[in-house]
Amino acid sequence: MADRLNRNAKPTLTTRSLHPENKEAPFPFIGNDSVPTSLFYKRNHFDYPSLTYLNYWLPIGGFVTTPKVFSMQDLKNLPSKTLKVVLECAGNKRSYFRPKVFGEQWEKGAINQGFWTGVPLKTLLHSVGIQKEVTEVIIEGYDKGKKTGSNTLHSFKRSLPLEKALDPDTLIAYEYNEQPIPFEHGFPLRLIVPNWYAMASVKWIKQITLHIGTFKGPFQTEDYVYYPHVDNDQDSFPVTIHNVNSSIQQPLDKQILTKGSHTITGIAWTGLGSISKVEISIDHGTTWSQTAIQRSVTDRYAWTSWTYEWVVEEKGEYTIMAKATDTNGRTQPLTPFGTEKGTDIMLLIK
Ligand SMILES: Nc1nc2c(c(=O)[nH]1)N[C@H]1C(S)=C(S)[C@@H](COP(=O)(O)O)O[C@H]1N2
Ligand SMILES: [Mo]
Repeated sequence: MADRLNRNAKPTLTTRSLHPENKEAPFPFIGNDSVPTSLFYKRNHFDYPSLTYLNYWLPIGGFVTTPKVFSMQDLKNLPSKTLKVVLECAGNKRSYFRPKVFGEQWEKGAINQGFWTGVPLKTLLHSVGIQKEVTEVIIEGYDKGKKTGSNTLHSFKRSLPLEKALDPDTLIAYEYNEQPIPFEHGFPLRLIVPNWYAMASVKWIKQITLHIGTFKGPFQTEDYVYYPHVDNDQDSFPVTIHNVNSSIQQPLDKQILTKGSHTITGIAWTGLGSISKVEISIDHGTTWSQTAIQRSVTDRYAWTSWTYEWVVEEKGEYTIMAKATDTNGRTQPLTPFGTEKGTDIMLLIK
C-alpha cells in the first residue's frame, strides 16, 4: 500500500495582515520548548525598516556622563547572557473577545518562546554613566510610519522605567536560538524584556536615550494601555507584566475524537513568580481537576507545559477549559479583562 503520510507537510504561519506583516503561529504545532524561527509569530506596526547593516553602531546618549557609540564587536566582547524567554503579544487571543474589540484578530498564536543571547542593558548604562535624575530609558527602533487614523510620522519607540532597564535580565540581544536574530525579529539588535508583554521588546534598535521625566510616546500612552471602563479613559494604566495565562494545544478546537483516553496538552505562563497549578474543566467550570505540570526550575522566564489524561466515556460535545494560577496567587479569570482572556475550546466526541 502506498505511504499516504506527507513527510513534507509543515505547519506555517497564518496571515492577519500583509502591510505591515502580522502573522500568527500555528499554536498547536509550535511544540512546548524553543520555537524555531519558521514558527515565530510576527507583529509589526510599520513596514520593515530598509537598512544596510554594513556599518552598524548603537548610540547611547541623553542624560549620561559620557555618550558612547557601540559597535557590534564592542557588544560581543562584553560578558553575555542567554535566557529562555516567552514573548507574547498583548493582543494574543483578542479574537475571542465578545463583543469584538479593535485590533488584529489574533487567536492563540501571538506567542513565542526561545533562547535570546545578548548583553545586559545594565552593563551598557553603567558604561555611559547614568545622571542622577534619570527616571527612564527610551529605546527607539529603526522602523517608522503613520499610526492608524493619524498623519504624523512616528518611529517605534518606548521607554522602560530605570529600575526595569537596570534589571540584570533586561538584554540587548544579538542572537535568537544561537543564530544572529532573524531580520523580521529585530536584526541586528533587539531589546528583550523578560516577563513583560512583547511590545516592550523593541526590534531593530536605533538608539538608546536616558530620559528625565515621563516619556509620553503613543506606544505607551495611546496603545498598550488598559482601559477598565468601556465609555471613558478613567483608571487606565499601562500594559507591562504578563498576566497569568494558559492555552490548550491538543486536542485541536472542534477536533473529532473517539471514545477512550486522550491527553490534553498545553502551556501556562505568568510575569510574576511562576506557575503553581493548571486546572482543567470539562463541565463549563463547575468542577476543576489538576493537570500535571512540568515547571522548569532553571528557566524562570519560560512557560510551563502541562498535560492531563482525559477519559471520554460518553459521546457528546465537550468544552475544555484551562485555568492557571501563579505563585503570586493570581488566577486566570474566566471573563476577559483588558487584553486578557480565559481559554476554552469546543470539541465534538463521536
Ligand atoms: N521596532 C519595533 N519593535 C517592536 C514592534 C514593532 O512594530 N517595531 N512590535 C512590538 C510588538 S507589539 C510585539 S508583540 C513584538 C513582536 O515581535 P516579533 O515580530 O518578533 O514576533 O515586537 C515588539 N517590538
Ligand atoms: Mo504586540
